[in-house]
Amino acid sequence: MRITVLTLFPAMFPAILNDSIIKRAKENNLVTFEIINFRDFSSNKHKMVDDTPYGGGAGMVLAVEPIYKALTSIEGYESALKILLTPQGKTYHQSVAKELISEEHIILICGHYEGFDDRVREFIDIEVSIGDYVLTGGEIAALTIIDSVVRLIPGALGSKESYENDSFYEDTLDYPQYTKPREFRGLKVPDVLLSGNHQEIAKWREEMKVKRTLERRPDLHKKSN
Ligand code: 6GU
Repeated sequence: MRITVLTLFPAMFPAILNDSIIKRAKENNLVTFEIINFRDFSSNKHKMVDDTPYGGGAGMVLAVEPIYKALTSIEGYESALKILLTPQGKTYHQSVAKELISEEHIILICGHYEGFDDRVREFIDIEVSIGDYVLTGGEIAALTIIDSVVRLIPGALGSKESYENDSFYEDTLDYPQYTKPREFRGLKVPDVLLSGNHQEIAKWREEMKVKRTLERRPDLHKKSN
């Protein structure tokens, strides 16, 4: 999979992309990244990428031209899935992450300031938001999408880290987990987990998944039944 990011803040990416599972996926050639600063595509001598809004009002609006130029400079951009990150987009879910792994190439376009010149919308395929709150820019949303997609690429996780038990994998939350010690400040690990009875353990985990989902996310429970 190939992931291209258009951003004005490329320095926000390396810490996340060069660590942990994403780093390993890169090293194993499961994913490649290109981070492009679309400021480099400004034809303005001051390298400006935004301007005051037509019609007046506060703040600055990202201009369409540098984004268009950056986008069309990407090799093979025509066939890539072009995703605009904006709080006005469709809310991101695990189901979208699962769909995105079948794409060969995705382009994530991060905005900033008061928003994009609306004509940017003519050159993209989908708009995505990661939830109903306001971020300063699309970078954290792009990293959220990258992280959630890369871990689903076959081979990205070691067998021990399989995602099939993850919360949301089947529209349920995960079961509770414990590790040593058996008792901490009077808090005990459930007996069944120490029983060695794998069938009983699997049954308990399945029950706990349902219980947790019902208690915490009844909306999810409805969706999966
Ligand atoms: Cl994708 N961008 C911004 N700026 N804010 C957001 C968002 C995206 N998703 C939720 N809030």
